[in-house]
Amino acid sequence: MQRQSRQSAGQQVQNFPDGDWDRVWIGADIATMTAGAEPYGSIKGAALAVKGDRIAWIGEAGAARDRAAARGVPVQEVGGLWMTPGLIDCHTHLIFGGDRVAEFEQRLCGVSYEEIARAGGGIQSTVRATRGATHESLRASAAVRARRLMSEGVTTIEVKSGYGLELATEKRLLEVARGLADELPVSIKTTYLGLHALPPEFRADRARFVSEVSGPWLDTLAAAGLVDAVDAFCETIAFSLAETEQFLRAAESLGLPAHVHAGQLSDMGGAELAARHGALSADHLEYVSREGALALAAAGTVAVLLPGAYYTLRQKQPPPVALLREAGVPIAVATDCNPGTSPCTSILLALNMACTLFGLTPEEALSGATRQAARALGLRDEAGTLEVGKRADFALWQIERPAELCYGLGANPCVGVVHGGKMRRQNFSDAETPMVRGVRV
Ligand code: DI6
Ligand code: FE
Repeated sequence: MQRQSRQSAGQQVQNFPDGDWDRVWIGADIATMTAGAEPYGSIKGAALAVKGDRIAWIGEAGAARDRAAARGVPVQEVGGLWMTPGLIDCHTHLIFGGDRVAEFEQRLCGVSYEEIARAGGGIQSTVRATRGATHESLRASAAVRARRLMSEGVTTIEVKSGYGLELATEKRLLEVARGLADELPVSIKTTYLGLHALPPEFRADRARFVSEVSGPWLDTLAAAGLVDAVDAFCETIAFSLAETEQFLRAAESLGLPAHVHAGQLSDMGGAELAARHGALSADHLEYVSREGALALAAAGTVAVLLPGAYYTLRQKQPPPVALLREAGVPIAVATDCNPGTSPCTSILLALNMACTLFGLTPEEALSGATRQAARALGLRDEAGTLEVGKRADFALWQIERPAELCYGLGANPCVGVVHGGKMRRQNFSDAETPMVRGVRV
């Protein structure tokens, strides 16, 4: 039973000599989220020490207190709280101009997402608004969304471009994304979503658009250091398997990893394609075959489930979670924050929906926004679990047990966040609301 705790407690690497810590947090119940025998990789009443931006030590509260006293290390008492890894939102379209409130109203009158898209609305309407927006307005609105995510313990956000669909605007989006990491205490991973929709100026020449995206545009953006990964919307209303493959090949030749929007509205074999190219993730997957699931498992490609989009589009067929589980596909959960299909800036709501709508267990859902989300971003060795040597990204919660993070609808029990070893101010949480422990509404 204690296997995991012992391993964590014993973790000590040469780089972090005993007691050479900048600060130690003592007394929390720690959900390390390492995959082990203990649910949530839990260690009760434990301590975690930080050196620089790294986790230097995890172990017993008593031992930590002695060492801190001997070395004069500042102590943060956090008894009664739970600590988890900083949450990771591994799929967002965070940066865009305008809004799509009118489409929300249209859909409620019975017009479908596909009908709106085919009539030039949908993604295209956000592309028009985004092209017309200034860098400053894009930055300001994205920062608001990022802060909302961060208030719920998020320390890493993946941000896709894809609402420019022309080189200059795609570049602006990726620059805004990079800028967020300078402005806010959060880590950002950028994704060039080159194939999101066909822009009107290329309507007569799809092939040329795909070639531009896969050739000079990708080259330019990658050379500017703006691209951590690429992505394509592989779907009947978007891009074909062959078009997606052309883009993935180009990315491969530059050594860039890929995500693929696959199986959101239909099964075109996008999961198999993602697996064949060793993609980091295949995202959505409401429609995926057994072969697709097996291919993902064999490739180690993460299935990123996006219940916010499923909910917003009022879809009827959830992703085949039992099949994904049985095949051994790693499952992550994200917000898909975007103006059209998932205007969601709450990772905790996404976790709740992953449980209630898709049938994930709370432990699977929380792993999906920590360990598995890190894997979906190629950050397996850096983030997603609380282990010595990893980045000191963690959140403190006023909860009785970890499943509570998936249980609430609209509650935010986050009372503290540390990013890269530095404490972040939390302005918008239950921390300011005196509450009776054990009583939560
Ligand atoms: N799938 C989605 O759910 C978003 N993009 C994508 O490829 C939707 C984007 C939008 O409707 O604006
Ligand atoms: Fe998406």
